[in-house]
Amino acid sequence: MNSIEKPLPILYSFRRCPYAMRARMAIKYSQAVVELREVKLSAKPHNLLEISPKGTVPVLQLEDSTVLEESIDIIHWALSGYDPQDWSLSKEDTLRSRAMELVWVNDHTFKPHLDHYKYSDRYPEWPAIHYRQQGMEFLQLLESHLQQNRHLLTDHISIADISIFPFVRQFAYVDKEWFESTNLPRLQSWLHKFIDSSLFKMIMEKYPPWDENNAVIF
Ligand SMILES: N[C@@H](CCC(=O)N[C@@H](CS)C(=O)NCC(=O)O)C(=O)O
Repeated sequence: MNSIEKPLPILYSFRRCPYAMRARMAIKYSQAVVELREVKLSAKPHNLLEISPKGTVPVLQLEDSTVLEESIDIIHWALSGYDPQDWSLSKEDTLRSRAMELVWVNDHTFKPHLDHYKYSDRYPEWPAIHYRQQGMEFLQLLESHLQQNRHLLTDHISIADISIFPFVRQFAYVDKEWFESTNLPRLQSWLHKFIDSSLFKMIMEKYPPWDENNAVIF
């Protein structure tokens, strides 16, 4: 039990997972307090599999036992509590649906290209640059968004930036030199700003895998 003797939401997470990164960024920004349980994907705790048999992270178990097992749902939950910079674009219906469309393309089109590119040795049908070129289409789309506004949908950070950034970071990190050499100047500085932000640094702190005998991490 925590110091205020009240159960807290529990977040099962994996530090290097881009879905978990975006959920944790939203939680940190919204100042929601949760218990963090770092998970080893090769040894998922029974408690996690019991509440979410599909076995992916992040998963958030709320105080009333509701389970959110999609990172986007966790982000919406966090932003519904406190959203001082309007990341959720609450008053902008059109922008909000465009943000969610972009996140959909990220999750369903760009993410598979990222996996193929990052783990190209597992997909020998094509060389890595083929998969990289496929992913490049999305990066160019993001660049064109950033030509219109300082962030993807508007001049301030929104749910789209936070949801997409961890995936672009992984893509860029496969071959940093190549990424820096591309003609994507706005995307490059957008990415660096997030990587250098204190918010990102805080959520990337390292914790040992959760064990019920260890002290609780908030
Ligand atoms: N749609 C899910 C995807 C989550 C997901 O695929 N997470 C990966 C880690 S990045 C995972 O847990 N994979 C299960 C495994 O590798 O065993 C979400 O948005 O939360």
